[in-house]
Amino acid sequence: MSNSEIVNVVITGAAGQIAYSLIFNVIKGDMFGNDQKIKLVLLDIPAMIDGLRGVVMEIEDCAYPLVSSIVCTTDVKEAFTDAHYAILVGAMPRRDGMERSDLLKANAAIFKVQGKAINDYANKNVKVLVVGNPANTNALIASTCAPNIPKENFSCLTRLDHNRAKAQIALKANVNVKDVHNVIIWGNHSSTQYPDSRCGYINLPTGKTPISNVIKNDQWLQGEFITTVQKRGAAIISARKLSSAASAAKAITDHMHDWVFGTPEGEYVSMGVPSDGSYGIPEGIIFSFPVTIKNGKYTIVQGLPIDPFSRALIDSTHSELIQEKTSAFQFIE
Ligand code: NAX
Repeated sequence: MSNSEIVNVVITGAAGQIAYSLIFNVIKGDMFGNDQKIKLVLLDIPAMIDGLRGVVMEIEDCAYPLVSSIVCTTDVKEAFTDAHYAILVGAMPRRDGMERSDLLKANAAIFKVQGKAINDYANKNVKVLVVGNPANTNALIASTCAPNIPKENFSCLTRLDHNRAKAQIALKANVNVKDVHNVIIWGNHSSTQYPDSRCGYINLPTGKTPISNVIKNDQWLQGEFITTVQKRGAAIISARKLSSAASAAKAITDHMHDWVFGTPEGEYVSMGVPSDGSYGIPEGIIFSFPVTIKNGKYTIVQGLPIDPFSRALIDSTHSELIQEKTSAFQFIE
């Protein structure tokens, strides 16, 4: 990416609540840097177009210099043409009384259309991040419908879960969150995900110390820590009567920033990426793994120890993803 060139950034679900934080992170420079000019392309459904126009007025009123132009559209072809980055936030929410299969069906239809449009119109090096739930399976559908775009260019968001895990460890250990490193989210962005602290460490004044040696409470690390992170989204809905928005936008910003600029030496982040057989997860699903990133390419961290406790949790979230895939793919054939 050259900073002298404008990058085309598509955000779907642009009239929604995550986008209302995300757009402003992007145009401030938090995602692509303080000297990267951006063409912002905002996609939503026709019923939301008036709301979207209001968002555009606010973007203009921020007077941020990085915005070179703004396109506001309901047309996927217009949206994805020449896209360098596509952040797919918009999805069909689960309504009262809706069966899970109905939700999968509605989202399969959305991500099939968007995947196909990315395939046909986007820049061939486009980087795609799927946020809309079920994020892993939606990303798989979009990628499957975009055979001309490399599979590794499709990812889904588990960075929010990763950030939540870091924050819980920092609170428990009474350290600053910046000193917590290498927690991992394995699997699905759902309540079966496995937040894993075993390989993580905390920077103490005395040096790098394994998380378990600082917290000294394995029962908490294998119990309440995991369930708190798994259920954090539901806890926020229960408290706020709305789902996570600012924290989701921050996590999206972190995910894309690191994908573009790389991770610091030795640092892992969690990303939902196509499985490649690592850790016994066969190809064919999008699974959250620990990754490092260099020159715009991520690498799944290899060789981490998997004990029986972790194996069981990784296998369980893997099974859920296989089931989701089986249910959703009957709607895209
Ligand atoms: P909102 O309901 O506030 O906004 C969603 C927006 O998407 C709406 O404006 C809607 O009109 C639009 N939309 C629906 N179908 C569309 C389509 N076909 N094309 C373009 N736009 C479309 O939801 P919000 O709180 O912003 O959440 C968005 C999605 O993120 C949801 O699916 C949510 O479950 C998911 N999340 C995923 C997270 C993750 O870590 N992967 C965390 C946060 C969030 O819960």
